[in-house]
This record gives sequence, C-alpha cells and structure tokens, in this order.
Amino acid sequence: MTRILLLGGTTEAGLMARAIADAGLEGVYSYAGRTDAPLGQPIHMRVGGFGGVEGLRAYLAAEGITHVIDATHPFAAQMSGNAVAACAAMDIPLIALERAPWVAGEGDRWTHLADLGAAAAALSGPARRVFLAIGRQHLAAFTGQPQHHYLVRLVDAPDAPLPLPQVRVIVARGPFDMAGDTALMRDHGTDIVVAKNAGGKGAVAKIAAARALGLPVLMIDRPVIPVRRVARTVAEVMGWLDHPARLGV
Ligand code: 3Y8
Ligand code: NAP
Repeated sequence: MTRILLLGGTTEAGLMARAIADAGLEGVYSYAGRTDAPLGQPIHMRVGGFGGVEGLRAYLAAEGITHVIDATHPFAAQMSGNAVAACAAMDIPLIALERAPWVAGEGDRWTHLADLGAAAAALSGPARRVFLAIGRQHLAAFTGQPQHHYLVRLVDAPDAPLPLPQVRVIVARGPFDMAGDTALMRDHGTDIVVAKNAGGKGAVAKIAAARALGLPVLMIDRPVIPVRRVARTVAEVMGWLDHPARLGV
C-alpha cells in the first residue's frame, strides 16, 4: 500500500498533489507553516516542522510512509538535507521534484552570487533603489547596507518592524506576472534587483521585468543539496511511483 509524504510549499508540489489525488493514491502534503494561510491541497495536509532528522524519521515510521517526494523550493536546503538523511536511514525511496535553475539569456545583466551574504556585500557603495525580492526570512542579511531604498515583497504583512531603515513593503503571494512586476519596479524606481535562482514560473516575472527595463540582477545561486534522485516533471515522479525500479531506485 503506497503512502506518500509530499514535502511541499511550491507550485510544483501543488501539481504533484493533484496528480496523487487523481491517481487515487494515499498522500500527505506537508507545509512548514511559514505563512498565515497556506493554500489548500487536494490531499491530506500537515503543517509544521518534524523536529529535525529524528523527528522526520519518527513521522515516517509512525505514518507508515512508503515514498517521499521532496517538492520543496530549491532554497529549502535544510528540509531537503533532512529528507535525504531520514530516507537513507530508513531505506525509504526518495525523489526530488525540482525545477531547473533560470539561465541568463539575451539582454540579461546578471551577477551570480554564492549566497545572501555575498549579495549583500555586492550592494556596498552609494545609495540605490533595490528590489529585494527574497521574501522575509533573510532580510537581516542586508542590514549592513542601510543606505539603499528597498522594495520588499512579503507573503504576509510583517508583525514587527523590518531590519531595514528605508523600506517599502508589498504584501503579495505569487505567482507574479511580468506586467505587474514591471509596473511595480517602474513605480519604485528600481535600479537593481536581488533574487534567488528559484527557477520555475512563479517568481520569474521580476527577472523578465528587469530584462525589459535593462536593469542589473544580483542572482543568488542555489545552496548545495546532498545527492538524491531528481525528477523535472510530475509525470516522471508518477512513473517512479508506479515502477520505482524503472529509475533504478
Ligand atoms: C509557505 C505556501 C503555490 C506555491 C506558490 C514557487 C512560486 C509563488 C514566488 C518574489 C519572490 C519567495 C517566497 C516565493 C514564491 C511561489 C509559491 C513562491 C518567492 C508560498 C507558501 C509558503 C511560502 C514560503 C515563502 C518563504 C519565502 C518564499 C516568498 C502558501 C506562498 C521570496 C522565494 O514570510 C515568510 O516566512 C516566507 C517565507 C519561504 C522565502 C523567504 O525566505 O522569506 N516562500 N511561499 C510554505 C510552507 O509553509 O511550507 O502560503 O500557500 C508558496 C510560494 N511562494 O502552491 O502556488 O513555487 O516558488 N515565495 C523565492 O523564490 O525567492 C517570492 O517576490 O518575486
Ligand atoms: P528550510 O530552511 O529548508 O527548513 C527549515 C526547517 O523548516 C526544516 O528543517 C523543517 O523543520 C521545516 N520545514 C521546511 N519545509 C518544510 C515542509 N515542507 N514541511 C514541514 N517542515 C518543513 O525551509 P525554508 O526555506 O524555510 O522553506 C520552508 C517552506 O517554504 C518549504 O515548504 C519550502 O518549499 C517553501 N518555500 C521556500 C522558499 C525559499 O525561498 N526558501 C520559496 C518558496 C517556498 P524541522 O527540522 O523541524 O523538520
């Protein structure tokens, strides 16, 4: 009896949940609980951390999970690492549903940075108007660059002052579109964008808008995640579920 744990929080995870439900498979969609009101899903949902690798192992055992699909965001490195460790320890098949990184094309003015700290350091210098489109959790990495006027976009209204002295807050849940992001950046007078290389479609609007506006982008490359099986499409994952052997599990 197949019983799937789907580590979610992304567009792809929503598509995966739909496929699991349509196939009549048993699955649980897991959110970390980062947002006030996460989207509903067509399979059973759980919200909150597991309690590290040990907590995840206990959950997998208690719930009789037979397969884990990691469809978390490419920057959710801690969760992904924990899933690799727990599934290896319990010999439970694991596959990641991961979108390809964005690649700079014609007209893109990207500077690649290894991590948030490097992106903040790259903002040293005279005041600019920065679209800091990295969410809420890591804004403190930029407190060393208070000279800029920041535009930040959050899923939920902040419940405390943000750690940046000059900041305009937009409260919006993606996916976003190019027209909206172009207007937003024009209105703010954005002259540089800071983004994580999320890949996928939900956050790409600001990258396309920067290209159209001829703006530079500080592109934060993805954290390294331990080796695991990776699929690029829901269909690949469904194939793996039906016949794990097909992908040489
Ligand atoms: C809680 C679930 C879906 C999933 C939608 C995708 C697209 C819209 C674009 C910008 C970039 C950012 C941020 C972003 C996008 C999708 C996807 C995506 C980026 C929700 C969601 C959860 C989260 C968590 C949230 C983080 C934050 C990151 C905002 C739901 C809406 C910046 C990532 O306040 C906080 O604590 C927010 C935290 C992790 C990054 C950060 O460090 O602040 N996502 N986003 C998930 C959970 O609890 O497990 O509320 O319904 C999901 C989505 N956000 O089903 O349609 O698939 O990527 N999410 C980034 O890419 O840089 C916004 O503004 O341009
Ligand atoms: P993270 O830093 O990798 O994880 C930190 C801890 O949060 C994990 O160790 C785990 O706690 C808990 N956690 C993370 N994802 C979880 C999930 N899906 N279900 C249950 N617990 C989870 O994670 P993050 O970057 O904060 O991302 C949190 C969530 O937001 C994920 O669902 C991710 O897909 C989504 N998201 C993140 C980003 C981003 O930019 N990081 C963008 C879009 C969506 P325990 O150790 O206690 O188990």
